Amino acid sequence: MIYNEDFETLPREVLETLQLKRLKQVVERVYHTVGFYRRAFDQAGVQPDDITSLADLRKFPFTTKQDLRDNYPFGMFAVPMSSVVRLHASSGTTGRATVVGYTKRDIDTWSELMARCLVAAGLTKNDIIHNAYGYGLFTGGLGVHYGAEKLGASVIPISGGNTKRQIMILQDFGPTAICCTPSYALNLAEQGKEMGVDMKTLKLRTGIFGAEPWSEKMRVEIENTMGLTALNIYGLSEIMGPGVAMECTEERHGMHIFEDHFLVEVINPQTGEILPPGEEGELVFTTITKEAFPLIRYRTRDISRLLPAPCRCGRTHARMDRITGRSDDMLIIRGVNVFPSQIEAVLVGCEGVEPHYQIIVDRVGNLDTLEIQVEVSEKLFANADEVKVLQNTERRIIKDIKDYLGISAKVKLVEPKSLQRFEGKASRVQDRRQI
Ligand code: DLL
Repeated sequence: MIYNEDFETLPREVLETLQLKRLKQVVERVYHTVGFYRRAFDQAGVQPDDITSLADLRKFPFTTKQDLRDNYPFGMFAVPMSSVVRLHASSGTTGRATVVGYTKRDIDTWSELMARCLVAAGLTKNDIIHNAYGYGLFTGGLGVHYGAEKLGASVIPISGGNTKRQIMILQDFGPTAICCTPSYALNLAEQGKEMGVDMKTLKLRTGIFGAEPWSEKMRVEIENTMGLTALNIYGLSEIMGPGVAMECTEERHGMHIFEDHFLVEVINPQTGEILPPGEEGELVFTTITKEAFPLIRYRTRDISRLLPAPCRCGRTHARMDRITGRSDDMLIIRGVNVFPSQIEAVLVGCEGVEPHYQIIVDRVGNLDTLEIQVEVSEKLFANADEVKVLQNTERRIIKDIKDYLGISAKVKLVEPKSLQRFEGKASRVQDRRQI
């Protein structure tokens, strides 16, 4: 099933004509409304008029997360605040968060694209959707919510957490579809088992999972334990939120990118060179319809490849493969995006510890765990007879990590000079998760 047959099955030539028209408009607009783009284009010696074909986009400079941080919070907005009806932000309050804005029309577009995703997953207005993505600044909750309402389905805005209650609602309200991170799906299944609930007897038949990396192995595990069809959804706050790309039930191989709204390129993350379809590299998106927060050639740092072959489902939009990694050090821990530098910022602000630390991420059962080992200062160590002093330091770090990053960590204080030292690039993160 296809939600917007007219746009999702456009012949490629017609799609490209539409893309070019929209690209010209957006480049022209950002040049005149966003100081950052005017400077960046001038510096690169390009003008909006230089776009005469889609291939001309490559002459334009990339936009990076650092650019967004430099223009925090609203410096990249292309409309006055009076036209912005919604703000979201990606996690991380130390190191500046990325703030994104939407006009009324942006929200309508996003809702439509999310409705397309739900329909690609086989849902209709007769479905009841258990939406366990977090509501709030995170785009997952409200993004799916508006899409579900646009489709006319019934949405349960359960948000994240309170897992026992979620199991009760799954039993009592009988939702037919669930949206959450893949690790939370496994977590729910485990909790269900503990409560004596066989997830396979629930009415759920479809799961729409994303916001963090997962694998085919996890897909099989989720499908077997929950008795549903699991589909992959991709998105990022900067480009819109969930619903940038979505798998279809027909193929379940690769996610269709809504190319009437986003242009996609794959580049070599080291050189910036554009790679041919099929080759793995970093995804770069240009938004061609967004009003409040348009982005030109945004480097996502997500590694994937394009699968340009036509799809059985009839959609003509190119597909992207699963995300296989990142070209930076961002971690996604229990659905929260975390940069090691944010953890470092907390540690540096904490008296009694040294900036020598190790971050160990693991997955125990279905839950991501975060352990931070950090050296205490010689001075604190000398006073270490005072167990209380150490305990207080530990507690303070745990609290600060929770307050600033929103995640729970285990903190282990270790003796001065006991952690490995590095001669070249420090390697402070051990990601032991096997997903
Ligand atoms: O995670 C938006 C979203 C919500 C997508 C719900 C899907 C479902 P951010 O918090 O800005 O936005 O995080 C974006 O998450 O750059 C990827 O690294 C990662 N990511 C998102 N979807 C997938 C996926 C939302 N299906 C970052 N597979 C992105 C792997 C994913 N990684």
